Amino acid sequence: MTTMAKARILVTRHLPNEVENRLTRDFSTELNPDDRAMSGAEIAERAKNFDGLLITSMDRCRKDLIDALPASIRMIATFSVGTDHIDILAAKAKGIAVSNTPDVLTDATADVALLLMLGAARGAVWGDKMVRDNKWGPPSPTYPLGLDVSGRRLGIIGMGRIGQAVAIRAQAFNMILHYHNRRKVDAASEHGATFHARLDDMLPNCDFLSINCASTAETRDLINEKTIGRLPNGAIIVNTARGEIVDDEALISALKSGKLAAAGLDVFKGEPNIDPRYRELDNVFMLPHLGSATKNTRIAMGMRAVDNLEAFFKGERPRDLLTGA
Ligand code: 8YV
Repeated sequence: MTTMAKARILVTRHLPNEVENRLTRDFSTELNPDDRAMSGAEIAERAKNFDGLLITSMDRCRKDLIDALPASIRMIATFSVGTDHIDILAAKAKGIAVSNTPDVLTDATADVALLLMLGAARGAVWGDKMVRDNKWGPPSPTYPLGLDVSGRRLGIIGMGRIGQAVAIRAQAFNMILHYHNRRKVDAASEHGATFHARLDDMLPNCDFLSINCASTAETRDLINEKTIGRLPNGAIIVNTARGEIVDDEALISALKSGKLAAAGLDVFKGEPNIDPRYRELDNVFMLPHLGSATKNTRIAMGMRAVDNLEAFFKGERPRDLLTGA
């Protein structure tokens, strides 16, 4: 590629029109207007004529795919803040730069965490079903009842951008805040939350537990029989991070036994092929991974990914570079 030629970008999924228009204008781009999911082998095969990939969190970029990429590929920009679908070390070893899209989806995702807390605690699932199924009987002072959110204790796992945005929202509900993070954050970023260096120490203080950490080998199945067992009886867990952080067996059994009052889940192991037992539980409020799913947020994510590609192919350091080429 000469410095004058437009970089060639393979876009694996259909992105908002505004983003695709910019890609078409500034790059030599192959789009996927039908939004057809491609296998890793197909991505590697198609990548032959390209300099960069714009992928999403649905595209598994494991070592085998990265190793199979042609030498022409110099950058992978993901349309997501999460990078658990990319083997960053394999990319680094091959000299491929990787970027993500932080910041722009923080508010939208934190909003969904609160939606899950409220929906799970106040019976959004059974309440909605009651009205739809025409089972709304004579009003009673004692039935049906949910649980309070306001004034109760919330533990946040992962006090990064999204965890902090959850804390800010929870303050408006007068919640008593706790957090567990790899390290204590500065006082201004704590938003009044009490730091626990050990997750085990935080759990007994959580009427609500919000999962906002990254999915890594260390956090896989972090929420399991043992950690759930340390929560107060009747606690509520919400997850807007990744399904891999939760042991489904343990969560489902605690929801069935009443150890947990409810859960609010936006993300699942193996999504969209989730553990079917969740569908049978009316104390689980579920959404199909909607954390960043607003029109403006998805446009902003796309623009951020394109900003990163543009900087890289201009020879500048992309703002969200995760590993140098
Ligand atoms: C998805 C997400 O990327 O940013 C993340 O890490 O999980 C989401 O924003 C989104 O569903 C698009 O694939």
